Amino acid sequence: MEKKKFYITTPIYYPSDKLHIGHTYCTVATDTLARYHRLRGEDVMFLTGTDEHGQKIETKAREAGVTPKEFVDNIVEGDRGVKDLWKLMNISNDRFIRTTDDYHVESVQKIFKKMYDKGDIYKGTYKGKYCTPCESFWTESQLVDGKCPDCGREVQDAEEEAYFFRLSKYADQVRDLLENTDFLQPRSRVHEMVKNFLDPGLEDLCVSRTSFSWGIPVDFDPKHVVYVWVDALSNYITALGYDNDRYHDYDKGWWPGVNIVGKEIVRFHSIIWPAMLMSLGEPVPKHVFGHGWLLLDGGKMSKSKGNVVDPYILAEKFGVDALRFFLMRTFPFGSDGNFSNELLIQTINTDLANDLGNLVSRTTAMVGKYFGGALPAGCGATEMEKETARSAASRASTMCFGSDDPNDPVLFDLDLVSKAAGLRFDYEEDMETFAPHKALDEIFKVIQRANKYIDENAPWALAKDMETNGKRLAHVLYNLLEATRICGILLTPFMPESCEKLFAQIGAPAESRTWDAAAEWGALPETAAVTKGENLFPRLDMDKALEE
Ligand code: ME8
Repeated sequence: MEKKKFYITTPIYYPSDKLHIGHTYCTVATDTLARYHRLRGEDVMFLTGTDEHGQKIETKAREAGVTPKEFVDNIVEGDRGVKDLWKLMNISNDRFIRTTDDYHVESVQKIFKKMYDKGDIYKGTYKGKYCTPCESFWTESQLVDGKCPDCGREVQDAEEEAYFFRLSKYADQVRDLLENTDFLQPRSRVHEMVKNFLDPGLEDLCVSRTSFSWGIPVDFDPKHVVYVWVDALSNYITALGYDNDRYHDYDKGWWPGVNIVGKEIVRFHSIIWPAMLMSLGEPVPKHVFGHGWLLLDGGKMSKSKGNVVDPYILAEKFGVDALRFFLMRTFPFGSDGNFSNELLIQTINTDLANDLGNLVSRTTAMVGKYFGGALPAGCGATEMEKETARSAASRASTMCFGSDDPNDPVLFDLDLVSKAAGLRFDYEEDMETFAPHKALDEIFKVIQRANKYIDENAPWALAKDMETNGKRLAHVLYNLLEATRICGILLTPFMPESCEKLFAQIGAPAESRTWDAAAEWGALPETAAVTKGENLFPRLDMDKALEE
């Protein structure tokens, strides 16, 4: 059977400066979702890239005394540049698009021409404000106190010939898409788009410029360059091969895909982008998801403000997986959240060192101490546990085990089994609805349940009389390994490298790490070789970690 195809993208970032933790947040979230879909056995295409044209980059390059292409090459390909950052963060993108790539340029020219030939792009006059020293055109709303936002000097009224896109023509279709489908996520963003942009009426959009040259020339009128957003938005289809020969995947079931973006560019993605696709006669994205901002001291981190947090420094100091985990665990994906080092350290200590780290190290240490690193045959899942797992995994019905004794150890076992085997059910719903933070919450409830199971069963007490309790002790430890294995599978999209190490420590073979195996109890071989390896997440000393 052909695998289901899943296409997911990040925004293409401006290489006007080094990227910061906000960009890293979005890319890690998209990577986590891509890895989740791969875990499901889907055929995944994950795209990220850079948006390299426009006046801002042209100006920055001039200031740096290099050509625009040299400028962006350095930020994208250079030491500690964009590509290096994604490598460091273990980002599993299948493609990386640069809008200066030849095939993209060629596609954008064809896209522009198609819309022109259809009558959706026409020539008109763009009225705006002009800053002569900066040679820049501005709209009224871009001005700061009525002056040029770049240099603060006076601006003059000016006009230039420009091409316009008939955005107004698509207003009703876009409204219908927003209001009557699940296209835009989270749904809370729909009202804002409708109230702020559709209700006042959509105006046609100026889609070419003549006041600067760093862009894609309109091929049938080359003194114009294509508006940077038309250039940039097209990347999601040009990277699949739309109207170019570099790739041949556009018609192969990848499109429509899912576009993950920050909330400030939802407008471009939920109004202009679908209207462009409607004009081209192509399907609109399955979903656009607008995530929230990471704030620093209550304000948005931004390259232009300079109040940014360097992901290189954090990853090197705290570890890539700890950083990935923190970003996904702490900030509900659709909302804003305040970034702080204290919060990062606290999350590492509470969730990773205490809860997860302790579960793994205590369990593996006890298998070593009491059984020399491998449990005896026969210690594995009972029929009743397997049955409990099956019903928990499908939520078909709740198994009921009658016992008069609330301390009956079988009750502890079955509670752990049903929570661990039932975890995948909630996790799936959370990941499918773009709520990775909720998925992590569910996983950590099971990790906490497993730690409590250690206390309920007091293995150290059982170990005092191995002849009487050895069998029970082995079963308790097997159950802990199983709960750890299931959590490990579902944590893999978040922390791929650490989960590899976790699987190696509990001796889980490849076939016990799959999506199917996450809903099974008893998938780990009873006599798996267990090793207490390095501490996966050492505890940090808050004061010391903040000082360094
Ligand atoms: O807008 N918190 O590029 P960009 C969370 N080139 N996410 C943040 C963030 C923060 N403080 N700061 C940035 C552009 N981001 C265009 C996109 S797409 C066709 C063109 C993330 O470099 C967030 O995802 O300004 C945001 O939308 C994106 O970076 C903007 O990056």
